[in-house]
Order: sequence, then C-alpha cells, then structure tokens
Amino acid sequence: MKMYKYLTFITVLVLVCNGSADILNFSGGDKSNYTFPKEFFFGVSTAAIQIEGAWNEDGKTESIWDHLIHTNPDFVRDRSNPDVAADSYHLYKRDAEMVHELGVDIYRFSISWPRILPTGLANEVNPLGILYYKNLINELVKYNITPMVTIYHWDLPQKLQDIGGWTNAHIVDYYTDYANVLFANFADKVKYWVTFNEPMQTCLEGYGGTYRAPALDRHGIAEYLCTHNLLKAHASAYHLFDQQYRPTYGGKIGMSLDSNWAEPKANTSKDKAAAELYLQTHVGWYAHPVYSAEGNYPPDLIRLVDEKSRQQNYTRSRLPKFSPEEVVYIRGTADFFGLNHYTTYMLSMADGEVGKIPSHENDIGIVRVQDASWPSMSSSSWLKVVPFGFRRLLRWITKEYNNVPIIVTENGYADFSGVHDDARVSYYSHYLNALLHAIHEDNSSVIGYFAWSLMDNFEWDDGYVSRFGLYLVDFKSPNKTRTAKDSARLYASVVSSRGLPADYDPEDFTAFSAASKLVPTVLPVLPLLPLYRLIL
Ligand code: GOI
Repeated sequence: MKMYKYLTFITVLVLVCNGSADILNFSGGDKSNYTFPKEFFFGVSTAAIQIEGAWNEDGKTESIWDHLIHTNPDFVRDRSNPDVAADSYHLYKRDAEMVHELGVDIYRFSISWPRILPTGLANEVNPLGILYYKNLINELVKYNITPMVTIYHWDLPQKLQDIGGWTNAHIVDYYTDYANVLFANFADKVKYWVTFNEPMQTCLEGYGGTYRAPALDRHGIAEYLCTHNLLKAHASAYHLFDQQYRPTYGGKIGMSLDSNWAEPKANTSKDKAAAELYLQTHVGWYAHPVYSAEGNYPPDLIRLVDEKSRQQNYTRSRLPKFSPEEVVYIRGTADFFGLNHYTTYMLSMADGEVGKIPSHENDIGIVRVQDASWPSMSSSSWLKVVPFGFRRLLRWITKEYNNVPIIVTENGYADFSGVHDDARVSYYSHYLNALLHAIHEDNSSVIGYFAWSLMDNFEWDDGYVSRFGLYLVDFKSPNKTRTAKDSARLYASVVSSRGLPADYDPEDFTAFSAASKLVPTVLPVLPLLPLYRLIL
C-alpha cells in the first residue's frame, strides 16, 4: 500500500511543479539530407522477462519480478503479470523472423539468470535454459543477424534476493560465475555483451525505492551498497571476458546506462549548476567509475553523501568507498557506452530538504520537473517528446567521457496500442533526426542505435497497458499474434535508405497534440489510479 501513496505523491508533485519552459523549438535539427555513416549499425531490443513467459517451465525458478508480482499483484497497473507475456520462449522463431523483416543488423535480448542457474549459483546449470538461448542465437545467425546479449536486465533469481541480492558483497562472485557460464556457452556467436541494463533502476528504484523489484525502500543506504557491488561485478565480468574469452572469440563488452537529458529550468547559473549536478550524480554515478579518465565515483557525489552522513550523525559515510586498487580495477572496463534514452527533465536547486531522509534524492538536493506543455500523450506519463535533449545528451557524454564510442541501446515511445501508431512514427523520426545532427554537426561519437522495442511486451509496473513495440502483440490470442505497426515500416525504411523519409518535417509535432486520434479517453484518470487502489 505504501508504494501507491508514494506514486500518488510523485504524480501530484510532477503536476504541481510544472516549470515555465521557454523551450519553444523541440526539434533536434533542421531539415537535412544527412545519412547514417556506412559502418553505423541498427538494431532492436527486448528483455527476457518482458517477452519470454514460461516463468516456471523447464526448470526456471522465480526471479525477483516474478516474486514481487506473485506476492503483490497490485504492483502492476492492470494487475497483469509476466507469466506468459509474449510467449517468446515458444515463439522465438517468429521473433527472429521479425528482426529479419525489419532488416536490422543486430538483435539485443537479455538472458534470464534463473532460467540458466535455477539456484542462482553455478552448482547447477540448466541444460534446457542453455538450449533455449542456443536455439534463438542459431535462428538469428541463420538470418545473418548479430546477437547482442544483456547479461542482467533486472531479473535476479529470488533465491539470491533471499540472501540480500545486490547488497550482499558475495554477489560479485555469483554474478561473475553466471557471466562465465554465458561466455563459455555463447561467446562463439555473441559478439556484443552488455553486463548490466540500467543499474540505476536496479539500485536507486529497486533497493532505495519501491518502483522496481525488489521494492525494498531502504533509501539512503541500500542504493549505495547495491551500486558498489554492482560496479565491482561489472568490472569482474569485463576482466574475465577480456582475459579468458576475447583472445579466442573476439567481441565487445560494455554497460547500458539510462539517462534523461537535464535542461536548466531557468537560464541562470544556479539552474545550470543543478542540471550539471543531476547528470554527474545520476548517469555519472555509474559512468564516472568506468568511463572517466580518473575513475571512482563523481567528486560531487562523494562530497554530498559524506557531508549529509556527517550531519545526520552516522558513524561513517553512507557511501562506501573504493580503494585505490579498486578504482583502477573498475576504470576503463568497457569497450562502448550503452545509452538508454527516452526523455528530458528540467532541473533547479532545491530550496530546503527534498525526498525521504536519508535518500539519494535528499543527498543531492535538486528538483526535477517536466513541463505540461511539452509534447507527449504517451501512455507513460514521464515520456515527453524532446528530441533536442537527445542531441545535447549525446554531445555531453561524448565530451565528458573522452569520445567513448556510444551505442544507443534503447530509445522508443509508448502508446495505448494500435497498428496505426502515428505518434511512434513521429517520435522515431524526430529522435533519429536529432541523432543524425548529433553525428554530423556535433561530432558525437555514436556508432549504433537500437529501437525499444521489437514488440509490445510486459512494461513492468505498467503491465500491458503501455506499448513500446514496433510489432503489435495480441496478448489475448492463444498464439500471441505479432503484426507490424506503421512504425515498423518507418524503421525498416530508415535502415534500408540510411536516412529519413523525404516528407519528414522536423517542425511537425501534431502527432502528439490533443487533436491526435491516438488520444486515450482514460488519460485524465491515470494519475488517480493509485488512489483507486487505496480504496479497493
Ligand atoms: C527502460 O527503462 C528499460 O530498460 C526497459 O526494460 C523498459 O521497458 C523501457 O525502458 C521502457 O520503459 C518513482 C510520472 C520515481 C512521472 C516512481 C509518474 C519516479 C514520473 C513512477 C511514476 C519514471 C526506462 C521515470 C527507464 C521511466 C525512469 C523509465 C527510468 C519517473 C515513478 C512516474 C517515477 C514518474 N523512469 N526509465 N517516475
């Protein structure tokens, strides 16, 4: 129940705190004839628990998401669950065929840890789990599609959560063992590896907050412990791959970080500092230790958490510290910067205390809002359409982390379903236009782009309400029929022509206006949904 009060509070906060945006032109760049460079690659992304189903088939045990939803069905907006999802465990051949239809070069999918290691530990490797991913990989290779594997996309074995999950320092070894099983079985054909998808969601929202599994709510403490172990686990997997597998098989390995763009709320030096502080203490929390020249947590984060911890009478800082050897061990452990990007926020400094005490939010002391006037109409209320934010973020990462090769591992738009998805067509056109400008005009070092997602899937707390797919999935049909949406045709044409359609207009945002036929009648009710649940 507590969680819904929190969500309601956030919703109200977001509605009340709307800033006065003087951002009049959202476009990511003028009309141009820019094309994607020859070596630039395109792909589509998914994640195991969001598509596979078969939650307890062939030896798989519960993940933390299965467990959270089985024990607390109210967690999900439509009280649905990922037990069957898009049934990709049985329909993987059709999935590979869809990737082939789109004409993209790479398919990014994740592997389910509890499907491979039912106890969480490497004492018992599930042969049917290995077989499933071998079959999928072979199917992709048959079509000449390169597989990219996300090793961890949020579905920790519940058996490991029972002993502390990411707050247990031994998870570094457990994760390395798991990664080792994957490398040993799949590195001959998998040429791209992502150690972690969006670690900030895992730690900040899952351990600090209640928005992701395991919804621990141990704010101010657990998000820092989780991050500390997770970064060591990442580095450990990188070194294992680099030393034991890369010499034989080749391949690249990196991490996928989620980041919004941060725009100063007002054009003042104070708000500019707030926006920079947001980037340093959010994406930088994970990126600085791995991608910066000096390594370690960002100096601002260390200073703020140390200071607050002292004021709050803790014996030691709530932020654990890396030894100098650990800083070196973690620094430089990635061949590329995976970026998941969807939207933009405006930042200002907080006047007094913000957030729960203690918490990462309270430690940092900044306020994040979006403007009601920003184009959206998405089923995901946080997803405002701000293409220039994408462009500015790519430039910031390129500069901040020394021209690291960036792969956009996720970008996409959610609606309430339908194959004539004008808003998604418009979103992809605008964001790809911004990307073209980032490459050609800003010298941003982007080498690849993945659309989220190949198909409609289980969108976490949004269940099957929010649809991100290029393919529509009929979840009511017994064989989970997949149908290409208009956006699938748009994406396929971009991939084959390596540029935007001739009739694309960078100033046209009408697909997101109230006049659009995609406007759902339920939208105004959505912020009240958590209240409904309190009453029911
Ligand atoms: C990826 O995450 C992910 O990798 C995929 O698996 C996923 O399917 C895909 O993207 C699409 O989502 C607590 C209104 C804090 C405003 C609770 C309502 C903040 C803001 C709940 C509701 C949520 C994308 C912002 C990762 C969106 C940031 C997803 C991370 C902000 C909240 C809210 C809340 C809200 N998330 N994004 N937010």
